[in-house]
Amino acid sequence: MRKRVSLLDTTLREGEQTPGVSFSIEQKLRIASLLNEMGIDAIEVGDPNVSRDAYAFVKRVSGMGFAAEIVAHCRALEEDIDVAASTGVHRVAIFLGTSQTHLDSKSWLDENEAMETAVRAIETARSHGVRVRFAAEDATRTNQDFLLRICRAAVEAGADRISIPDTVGVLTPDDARSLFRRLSSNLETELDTHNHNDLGLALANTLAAIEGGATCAHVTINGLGERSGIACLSSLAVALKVHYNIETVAMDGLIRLSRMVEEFSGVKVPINSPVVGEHAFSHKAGVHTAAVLKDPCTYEAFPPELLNRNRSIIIDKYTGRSAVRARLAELGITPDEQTLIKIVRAIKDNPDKSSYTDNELRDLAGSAGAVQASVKKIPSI
Ligand code: HCA
Ligand code: CU
Repeated sequence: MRKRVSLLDTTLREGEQTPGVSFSIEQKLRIASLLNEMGIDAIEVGDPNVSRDAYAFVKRVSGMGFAAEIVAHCRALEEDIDVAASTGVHRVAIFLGTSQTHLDSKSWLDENEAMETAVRAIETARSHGVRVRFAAEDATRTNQDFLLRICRAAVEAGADRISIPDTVGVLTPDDARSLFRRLSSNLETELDTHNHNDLGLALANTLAAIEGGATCAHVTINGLGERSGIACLSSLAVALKVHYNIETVAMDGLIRLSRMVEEFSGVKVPINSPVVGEHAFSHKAGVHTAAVLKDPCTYEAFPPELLNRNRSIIIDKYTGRSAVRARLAELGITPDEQTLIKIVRAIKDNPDKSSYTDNELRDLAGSAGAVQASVKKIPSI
């Protein structure tokens, strides 16, 4: 497994293709700035041909002197490429459907015509002096011999990066690994993996593609994108660190970034989302909480400190004595064993209550007879 993998964030292009999502220019600038600060390798900032505000943003962000490579996305059309290249981006990413379905139903080209179209488009972009990525849209449903041929032609025409998108999310991890093995041993180029999550396999396929030789992975914040989205930045960054010890972006910015995009996009992060979900480090059952209080490794895949987060102990009818003792100790309350049993019984006798605030726990401790002197109640507002 390679030790260096670059990440391209496409929240501002693929992510904005999420139904119902449209970012303002100011919001896009804040997202791009934070990504850049966190050390992301590349930011795909949109297709400037889509609208006037898309053009204005691409132009503005290109002039900001970011360390991250700024990438514009566009179709394999000369006029679109001219516009994209005129914005000052470092790279233009040109996409063209290569599967039989896309050739038959979208572009009405045969394989040779598609090769010619790709080559001409890449040469046009190169003539503007920008770097070029060629994306063989629907690559994973493309005849593999044709895929290799069109990718070779793209590299010869001047693309130094080829993207192999799993446009409708149909790969399995095994397929992803062997496809990238074959491509990386036959092509002298950087290889991008871009995995849609239609079957919930985007993250697994991305890791397998990297194992097979992909050198760059595409992600979005909170996994936004068309339909079920693509691989999620925070999950991939953490999985690469935990499983392969590969460093990508600064982890301590991931939560801020996720919350920012949650707010700007209006798409809520589910509470049980990996890494950034509210409950990613919450423990509930008595058996779990008692063990975690002694040794967090018992029920955690990685420590919350990696992300500057805290673990939390949920108090409800599942709770055991050690969890309640620990939560009360945090509040400065240290009941004797009999009182503690009374408090736990009161909690279990109220099975419909799903969590307790600090003040509710103080009240409960007080009425069970815990030492009032140490029960400091914070006035509720
Ligand atoms: C799309 C195109 C794309 C392109 C990916 C890439 C895909 O369907 O809108 O440029 O690498 O998934 O094929 O997002
Ligand atoms: Cu996509």
